[in-house]
Amino acid sequence: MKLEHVELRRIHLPLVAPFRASIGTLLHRDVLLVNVTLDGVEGWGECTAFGEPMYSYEYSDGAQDVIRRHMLPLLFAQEEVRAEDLARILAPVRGHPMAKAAVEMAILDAELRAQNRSFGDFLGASRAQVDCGVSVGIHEHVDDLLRTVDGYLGEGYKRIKLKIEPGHDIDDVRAVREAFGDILLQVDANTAYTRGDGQHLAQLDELDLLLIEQPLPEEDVRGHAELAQVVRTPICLDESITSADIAEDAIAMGACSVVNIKAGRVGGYLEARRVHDVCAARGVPVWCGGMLETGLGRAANVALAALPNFTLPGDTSASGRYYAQDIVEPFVLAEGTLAVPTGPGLGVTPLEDELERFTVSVETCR
Ligand code: NPG
Repeated sequence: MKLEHVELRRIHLPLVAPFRASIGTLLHRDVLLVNVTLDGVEGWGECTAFGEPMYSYEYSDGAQDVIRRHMLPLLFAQEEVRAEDLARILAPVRGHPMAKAAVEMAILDAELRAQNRSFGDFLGASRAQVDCGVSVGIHEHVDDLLRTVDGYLGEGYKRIKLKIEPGHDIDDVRAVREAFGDILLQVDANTAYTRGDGQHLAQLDELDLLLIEQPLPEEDVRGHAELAQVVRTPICLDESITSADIAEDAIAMGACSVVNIKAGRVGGYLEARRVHDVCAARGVPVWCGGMLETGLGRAANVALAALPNFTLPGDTSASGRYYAQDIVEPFVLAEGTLAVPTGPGLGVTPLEDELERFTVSVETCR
């Protein structure tokens, strides 16, 4: 298909409540959306970078700039653009996986709409709905944390993930375990600890957690392998896993026994599927991470989370977990699950009025 037109749109979505992690507190989402037209068919992509480079080096302004100035000229120069060729076409642009993933998602959406094929069918979904977990931010007071967790359990979430950091870890997690019994429970440190924290983190072992996510800095794969010798709770990697090859190496080094897959972090949904396959071949379960996506990215994530080796509930929560109003028909939890969209492409399209309401800028690139 020939790339005819691209629109880079920035939207500002307030969060229903502040979301605190070890790397900072989010009050809103500043999202870059990529809208493409190929052979007259539209496609939508969402860049998972935040407005600030707090999770990774990528951020919305930077992603918009690198797409406009360095990726689009390469794509407009092509007679035919197919999602499967993007890694090759965009190879001259080093890095910027979230920006690349947004472009790939938009082109894949248009391709699949033209083929009347859903994301789930294309990716290899084996389920019609996915079990949903929810991510719970750090709370200053344990009573507030317990109230928040109680609310999510009441909504039907099948797994609770608690953000932790030094000073808000062992006691907070123990309080949740003691208050709610044998719920599925895991923690996410977002790189907040060091190699010397093994004994400290090993205190979590008695709390029967599913996993400890990314305790150490993303580049410290060896440190995670050493930690796995000290801590009995399974180590899950997120920020460290930036490709299928790195997933293979991290598993071989004993650095992780579970992997959080985020398409944006690995450069797109095609690479995300390769990470899934590498982990499946090694008996390593995966789950779908989240970056507070709008319903566009959420639709793609729910389709991805329906692949066979996604055996743990992901951070694929309902739209209402973060937003009072989504920019597509909201995803609503049904007995702790979300239905995999079955329409062509993403299976969802932006609601015009809501999209305009939250739009901050629109840039047209031919
Ligand atoms: O439910 O979409 C969601 C968010 C899940 O906790 C979540 N994302 O590290 O995975 C993460 C994390 C995050 C949150 C990262 C806030 C950065 C800031």
